Amino acid sequence: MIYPKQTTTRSLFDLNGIWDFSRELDAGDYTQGFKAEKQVAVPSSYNDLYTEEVFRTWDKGVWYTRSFTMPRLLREERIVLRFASASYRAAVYLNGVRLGDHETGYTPFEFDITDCVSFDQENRLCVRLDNLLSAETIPMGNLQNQPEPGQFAGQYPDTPFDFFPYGGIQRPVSIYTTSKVAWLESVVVETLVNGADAEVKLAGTLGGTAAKVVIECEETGTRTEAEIAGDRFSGAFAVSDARLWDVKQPELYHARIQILDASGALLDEYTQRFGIRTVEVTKNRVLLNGKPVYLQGFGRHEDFPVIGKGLNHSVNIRDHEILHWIHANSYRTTHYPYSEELIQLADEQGLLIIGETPAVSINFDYVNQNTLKNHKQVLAELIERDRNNPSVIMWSVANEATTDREVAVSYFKELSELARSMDATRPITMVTCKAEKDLVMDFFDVVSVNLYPGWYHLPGQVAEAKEDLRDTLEKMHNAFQKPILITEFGADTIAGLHSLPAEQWSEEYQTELVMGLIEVMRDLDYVVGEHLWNFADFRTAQNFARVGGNKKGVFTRERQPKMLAHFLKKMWATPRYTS
Ligand code: GCB
Repeated sequence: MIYPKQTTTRSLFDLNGIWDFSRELDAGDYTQGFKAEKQVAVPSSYNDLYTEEVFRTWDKGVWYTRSFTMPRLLREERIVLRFASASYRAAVYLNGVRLGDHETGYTPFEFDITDCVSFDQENRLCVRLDNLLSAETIPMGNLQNQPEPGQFAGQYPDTPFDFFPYGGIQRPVSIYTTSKVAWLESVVVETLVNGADAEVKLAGTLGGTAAKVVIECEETGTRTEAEIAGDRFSGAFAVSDARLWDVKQPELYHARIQILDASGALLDEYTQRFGIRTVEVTKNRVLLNGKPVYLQGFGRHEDFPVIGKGLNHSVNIRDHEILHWIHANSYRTTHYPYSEELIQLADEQGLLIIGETPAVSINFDYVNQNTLKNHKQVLAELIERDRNNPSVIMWSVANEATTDREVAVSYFKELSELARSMDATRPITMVTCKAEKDLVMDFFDVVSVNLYPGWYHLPGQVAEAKEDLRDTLEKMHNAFQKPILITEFGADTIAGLHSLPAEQWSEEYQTELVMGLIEVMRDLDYVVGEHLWNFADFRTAQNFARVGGNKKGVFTRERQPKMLAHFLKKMWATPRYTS
């Protein structure tokens, strides 16, 4: 699947805006339209739009519907309906015909609707979603409903993670067209740097019957004819004096892919953007284009008042502005793939991304074969979606699984093998909370770890927290002998709460603790980065420890700085490594 774009041969229009919405309140037929309970915005989470509690936490069936008209001038085209995501489980109906399903909430899916779309009358689109998490979904949820009661009960809604389980059509819905004769289905760009030059290889799949595929690099003017074998094509070209993509100068190239018929007529044209850069991991460094880069930044959430996890370009722009203001160079897409548009912004603005699957808090007390099957699917869908984005420098296969259990070993072996078989150009990681007791780190290039000394243990004791951090990191390094990235650390902080001497929840405490812990990290040569938890305060499930959400943000939920932000900005202005 490729990102939908209007091109010289493709039309694109979006179906975003106001749709009709209803909970599935009875066993009636909703597939051809229904009486709306509410109106709903697309893209947006539905949970925080209304004033009634029942909508906020509703995770059972909901229905979305709208109509649209197709312009007759597109009658001869192939028509595709695309959802950039829908949470969690979607079944899509067009004019009463079931088009298909998709499971997991953060990756795109599409349907060829050429045969069931009407050009003579209005089309009715109905989508059923539910957000029912279980031991088999990624992420897991509702574990207390399983035979053994889960240790995570006590949070409402019942999730084993703390961010609010938002649902709905949270990213754009669009229709695009292609020629019916032949079209580009997918493309993978791989770049190889040789000294000052680079080799660029493109390979992908075609739909229909193409006679010829031509690849033209817009920057170099190189035109290459690709080889076609069945529905696959491949081609390569060289770039001399390649301008490498990096944080300061995120140079981008464009490969125009043209699909032609036997007479040379253009059937499909699509431009794929890419960057030329290398990422490697050594004993104690992450190298970008052969030079060490220390990762300074955050774990984050797609989360904002009212819209929940809905795509909002203004919030995306603001977030990247703040990241640049504070001199962050990177973030992890905790705990799921973020919108395609945000990753594209990172490509353009030179931010380094660790792309994470939605596998947060996998608990091996409950895992079964379907959990693994779904986990593999989300990992593959993430890699497929973001592999051409140069900003993505690493894949994170999961966050905080119970990886101190023997059963985790074969599970993560399979996942790491899948990631490596799909993409040999990026390092892979897994984020542990089991410190030196983790059993799966052999499969990964970078050891990522979440540690909360001074918060969940040793509360209020900064000096002891620093010693504890040093001790844990030394043990981990002895055990794994790999570079360590601290992917989470921090303290909940109420903006405006002050305390001298510092104590928990105050701005002083967050500043003292975080700056103290960073001092320890920077004293250890094998630590390759510091990602604070969290970029901004965010909404959580209800739980006595969360006062109006998780308050570990360095910025408030409205994206205003807490005191710590100013200290980080000063420190991050000078990179840890000079070479
Ligand atoms: C973690 C999780 C993150 C939580 C955080 C916290 O370890 O990875 O999702 O929000 O702790 O604040 O408890």
